[in-house]
Amino acid sequence: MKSYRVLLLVFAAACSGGGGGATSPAPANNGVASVSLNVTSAQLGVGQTLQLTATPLTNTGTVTIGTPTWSSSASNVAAVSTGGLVTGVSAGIATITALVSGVNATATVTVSGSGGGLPLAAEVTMPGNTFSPFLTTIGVGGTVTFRFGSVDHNVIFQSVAGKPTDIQITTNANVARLFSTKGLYGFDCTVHPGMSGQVEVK
Ligand SMILES: [Cu+2]
Repeated sequence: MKSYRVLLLVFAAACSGGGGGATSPAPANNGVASVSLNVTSAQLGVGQTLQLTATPLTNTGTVTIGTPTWSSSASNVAAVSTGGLVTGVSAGIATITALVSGVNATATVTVSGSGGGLPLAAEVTMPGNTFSPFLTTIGVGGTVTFRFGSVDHNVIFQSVAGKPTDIQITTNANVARLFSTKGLYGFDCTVHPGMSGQVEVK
C-alpha cells in the first residue's frame, strides 16, 4: 500500500514538471526525435547499389538507439533490403523511407535507364512562336527547362498519365518540369494555334 502511494506522487510530480529544474519523464522510444540519413538524394544505374544508413537522434541531436525499418515507394524502380541496401531495378524515381520508433526520414533515388545514354536534362526554346526542338527526348527522371522570351506563351500538356503540371502564360523566365514516367507527352501553347511540341521520356 505504502509504496503504491509513493509511486503515484512521483508520477504526478513528473507530469506537472513544466518549471525549471524539473526532471523530465523518461522519454518514450529512446527519445527518437529525428532520423538522419547518410544520403538523401542519389542517382543509380540499373543494378547499382547504394548503402543507406539511418541514425536516430534525440531532440538535442544526440545519437540514440533504434533499428530502422526500410521501405521503398516503388520497389520496381529501387528496392531496399532490411539492412538499407538500395538496388536500382528499372528507370524511374523512388522514395526510400527509414522508419525508427515512429519517426521517419526519406531519400529520393533516381534510377536511370540501363545504358541508354539519354540526357537527364534538356531545354526547349520558343523562337518565332514555335517550340524548338519540336521533339525532346530524355531519360526517365529527367528535367526539361522551358525558356520563355518576351512573348507570352504557355505549355499545356495533353492529357496523358504521368504528365507534369501545365505552365501558365509566362514571359522572360525559365520553368523546369520533371518527367518521372516513361511516355510521349505532347504539349501546346494555346495562345498560338499550331504551336506544339513533344517530350519523349524513355
Ligand atoms: Cu505561344
